[in-house]
Amino acid sequence: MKNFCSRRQFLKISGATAAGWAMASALPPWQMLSAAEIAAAEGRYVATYCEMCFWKCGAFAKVVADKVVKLEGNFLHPHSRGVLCGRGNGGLGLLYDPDRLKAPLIRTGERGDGKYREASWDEALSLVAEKMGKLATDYGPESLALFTHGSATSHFFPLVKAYGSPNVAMPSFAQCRGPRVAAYDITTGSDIGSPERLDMANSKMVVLLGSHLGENMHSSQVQDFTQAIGNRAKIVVVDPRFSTAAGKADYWLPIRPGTDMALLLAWTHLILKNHWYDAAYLEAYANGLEEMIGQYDEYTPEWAAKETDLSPAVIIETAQLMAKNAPAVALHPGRHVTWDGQDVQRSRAIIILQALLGTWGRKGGIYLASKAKLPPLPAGKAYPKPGRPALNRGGYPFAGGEGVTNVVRASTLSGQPYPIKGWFVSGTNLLAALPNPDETRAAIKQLDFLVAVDMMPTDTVVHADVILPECSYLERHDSIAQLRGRDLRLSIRQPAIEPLYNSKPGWWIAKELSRKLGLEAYFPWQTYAEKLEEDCLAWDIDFDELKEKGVVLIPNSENAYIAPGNPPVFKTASKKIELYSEELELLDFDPLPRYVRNEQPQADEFRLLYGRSPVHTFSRTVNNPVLNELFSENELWLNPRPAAKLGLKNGDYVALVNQDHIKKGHIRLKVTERIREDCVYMVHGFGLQSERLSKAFNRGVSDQELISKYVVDPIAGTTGMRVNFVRLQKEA
Ligand SMILES: Nc1nc2c(c(=O)[nH]1)N[C@H]1C(S)=C(S)[C@@H](COP(=O)(O)OP(=O)(O)OC[C@H]3O[C@@H](n4cnc5c(=O)[nH]c(N)nc54)[C@H](O)[C@@H]3O)O[C@H]1N2
Ligand SMILES: Nc1nc2c(c(=O)[nH]1)N[C@H]1C(S)=C(S)[C@@H](COP(=O)(O)OP(=O)(O)OC[C@H]3O[C@@H](n4cnc5c(=O)[nH]c(N)nc54)[C@H](O)[C@@H]3O)O[C@H]1N2
Ligand code: SF4
Ligand SMILES: [Mo]
Repeated sequence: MKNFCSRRQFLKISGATAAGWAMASALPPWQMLSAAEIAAAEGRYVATYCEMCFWKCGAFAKVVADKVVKLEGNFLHPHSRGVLCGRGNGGLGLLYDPDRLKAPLIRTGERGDGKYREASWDEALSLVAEKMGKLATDYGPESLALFTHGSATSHFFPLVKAYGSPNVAMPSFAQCRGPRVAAYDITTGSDIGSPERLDMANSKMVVLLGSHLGENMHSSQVQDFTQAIGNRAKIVVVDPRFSTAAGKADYWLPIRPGTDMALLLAWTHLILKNHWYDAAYLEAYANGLEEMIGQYDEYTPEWAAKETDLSPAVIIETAQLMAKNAPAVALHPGRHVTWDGQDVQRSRAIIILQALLGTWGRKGGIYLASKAKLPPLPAGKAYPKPGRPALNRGGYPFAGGEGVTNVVRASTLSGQPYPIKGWFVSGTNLLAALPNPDETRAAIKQLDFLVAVDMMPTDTVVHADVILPECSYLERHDSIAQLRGRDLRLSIRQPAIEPLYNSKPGWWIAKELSRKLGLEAYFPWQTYAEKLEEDCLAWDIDFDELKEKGVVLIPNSENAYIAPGNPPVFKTASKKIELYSEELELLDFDPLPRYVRNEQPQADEFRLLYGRSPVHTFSRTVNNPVLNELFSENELWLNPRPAAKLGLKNGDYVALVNQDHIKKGHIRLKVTERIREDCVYMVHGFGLQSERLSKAFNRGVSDQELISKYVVDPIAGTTGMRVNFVRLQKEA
């Protein structure tokens, strides 16, 4: 129990936070230096890329006497362009968080009761290997599932594949981008990527449906959006809440939540009816315009106005504006698009509009991905063929290779089609990422074995049988990030300092485990630096240049826009954009998006909405001493009229009771005109229940716990989560 603080210590620390995190956590004195002193100090700079979210901004760590004193954006890196967001700057808080996992731990009590003893790496890894061996014998290696997100994936995915399991689950697919990936795949044959290839900096018009840029803080994307605002591009923001982006918009469309499809179909109706589409573009690059004619007649602005609670005039005006500014219209596809289980079709409705306006491959619309290619890396040892097929697709035809976390969870619970008995979890906090945490907890109970590789004692981690402490991204090598935008970007991550405490890099953990499992042939290098150097050699990249500059750009020989000799490439069956999808039709899905009404709240209910704070990433930064000081507790946004009706005022604390009678409290009210009357809103990631997180424990309320209901998208198997309703109860 050494490295977990006791309840009493915890209270002491949390009581002391007001006095400043540096004091409370007894941080090294250099943390007390002023900004001027840090700037003046002689130090060395180590190039890396950020892992505070997944935008992978290039950064430099300034190191003075073995302490990282500052993080700076890398000006050469297209994702940061020299600017790290608040969370990126807050990376130091993660590195020096006193609550970090400091040594391998082995569970001594019941699963979930938080009793652990410290162990050596050798003992902990031997135990993991033994348990993995037993799982393979008892149920077959496919009974182990990997749950992962971020750079941990590149180490543990190979390990689990070598071991013989095809089951890899990523909440960043099934609870995030999955529907969009599927929709682009079906419609254009390729994804819009990360970074999304929106040419906002050159757009004459930007349309955001829910994408709350400015709170959603991907550095270069927000910079592009800012440039669009500076260029006086017309900005349309569709959001039930007056978001930061809405504050910059020409049009704020406070839509009734869950009705965006009606708006999209009405816009499509208007564009078709008035022949505002780009006929020559469609002739050259799209299939299915004829099939669309007549299918949208019913979706008039007057009809949509009733569904969306917007005025017909504003629907018409914004459609006209799109037509006028096309093709320089950046109609954002959204990123976190798991809303209501009709998400692939809503994403398709957006892509169809992008196509009608001729934006794909055009300046100010969607630029083309770089066609730059790297020579292939030498083939490693072939992975064994799993004895049983992956669960992941689970009957959802476009589930993506590694996606359906809920299918893996369901199989853990039901044992069908075969039992999942072991979870290997790294870089994801399942209890804060998957809907219906009760189901997740029940699944965890069924497990023979749970191992977690993490940096922090999160709600999920404290259920593990063995906890393996990974060092932070500032203390390790990771794989070279390959990012495709206008050019191909290769970024390196290298340790600024040695791992603190008894933590280890993910690559080391995977390699050591492979040794114990007799799978070391899959990790044929001694150190990761050696592997990176070999990769660069194969790619003909100057490793020293990469180490020094942090990023090497492989320019796009072709243009980013459609031009003679530079046509767009659509990897669909017809080699065109498939407005009308025969592929979906063959599978008995609607070949064109159509309207299916979502359930709406009862008179005394509110739809539960959630989103981002600019200074936090999901649940993972809530305990970060630097970022927690900026934003320590989420609030519940509520419109003044329902507030008055309920006798509630700004600053009151309330409990929330959802449609399944799950009650969670307290959360402080923010009574504001900036939200519609039929919904409430909170920042995701709060209300954490691990007592080991001294700053995050029980602060605010967890949206997750109130998301007991979800709707699975039948096409992608992803989980729509904005289908929960809450009632408010005043708390003392
Ligand atoms: N209710 C609700 N649910 C959501 C969302 C929402 O808005 N509301 N958002 C959804 C979206 S968009 C996504 S992408 C997913 C994301 O969900 P997750 O993938 O679970 O979230 P992350 O914050 O990426 O992962 C957090 C875990 O990574 C650990 N970690 C941080 N750094 C490291 C490291 O260097 N190494 C290792 N090994 N671990 C590390 C953290 O301590 C934490 O345990 O959640 C989805 N779920
Ligand atoms: N600071 C920060 N930035 C991040 C992240 C982070 O954790 N922190 N995570 C990153 C990741 S992985 C992702 S996927 C993205 C997610 O970021 P986005 O894709 O931008 O956001 P969402 O979480 O989908 O949506 C939140 C917004 O949708 C609005 N909304 C709710 N219901 C509806 C509706 O029915 N219709 C419409 N039109 N709007 C609605 C909410 O009011 C809120 O403004 O953010 C990325 N950027
Ligand atoms: S957007 Fe912010 S948190 Fe994400 S990688 Fe860039 S600096 Fe880091
Ligand atoms: Mo996401």
